Amino acid sequence: MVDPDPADGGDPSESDPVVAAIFDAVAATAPEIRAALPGRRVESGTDNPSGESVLAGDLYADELLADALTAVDGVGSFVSEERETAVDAGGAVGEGAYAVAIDPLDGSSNLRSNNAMGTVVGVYDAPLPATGRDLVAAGYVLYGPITTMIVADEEGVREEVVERESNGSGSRSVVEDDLTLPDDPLVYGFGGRVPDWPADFTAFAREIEDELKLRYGGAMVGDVNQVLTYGGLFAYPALVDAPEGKLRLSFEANPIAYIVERAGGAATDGDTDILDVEPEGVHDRVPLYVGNEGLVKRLEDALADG
Ligand code: AFP
Repeated sequence: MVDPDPADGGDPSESDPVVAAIFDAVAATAPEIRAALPGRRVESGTDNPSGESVLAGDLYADELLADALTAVDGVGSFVSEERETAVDAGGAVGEGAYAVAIDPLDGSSNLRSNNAMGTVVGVYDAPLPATGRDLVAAGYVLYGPITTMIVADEEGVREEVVERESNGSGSRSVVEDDLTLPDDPLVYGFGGRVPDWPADFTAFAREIEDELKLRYGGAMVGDVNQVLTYGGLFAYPALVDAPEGKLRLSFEANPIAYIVERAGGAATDGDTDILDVEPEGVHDRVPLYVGNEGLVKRLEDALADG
């Protein structure tokens, strides 16, 4: 991945005009979401369908993205980590219209500590709950020192810089048009508390700690972006008291697995490719191990040998 230089940015290149319109809409909202964050670091007093407390920033991002995405021709429904049910946008999903699944503000607990966070996007050609094989595109916005967006589709994976226009809307330009995982892994980031890791994962983690550099920031989008940039492995593992882990399949694991696999990597729930995991519900959780193929294979062998 070359250093992003907006001055050399190129035009977005999705061949599917609806996918292009979806990521145009996501980029358009990014500056307004980013500008709203300083004033929305407080608890909203509500919980999401996963039972997690919701910050005002989560709700604001969810509302903006719902308005922007349900207005896109070709979007049939808007499904959010923050909502129990889908928002009907008109159009038959899977019969010419897409379902857009959103984690509006992934890593929102980083808002108080002013660390990276972002928005995760999955574009499904089937009503949810669906498997990752029904994804036609996926991406994420990363609110870091600069605002970037990763977009993956059948053409591959691109990194874009999102810039604020004079009218307040966001525009996107490609700064890396063929993003692939580096061959030699450099970093790792494993979530959850070490005492809650099962013994087989703990033993695997000890091996990796001797080989790679720790990069864990508490927001999946930021930690996965480290892996996409430098090569390595991100995991939010199965835990002793939470064998399904923490991350949601529809809104987090599937889109990230789609992106990383298109970039030449792999993603598993411990023994099955994430994209093949059959969900029962839209808010199902799943363990996620994602990154360089060789590391993912080593992880699966370590858990199989348990
Ligand atoms: P929040 O959105 O509540 O901050 O959770 C972020 C997240 O879902 C994911 O982005 C991180 O990888 C993971 O949770 C971090 O979880 P821990 O706080 O348990 O490390």
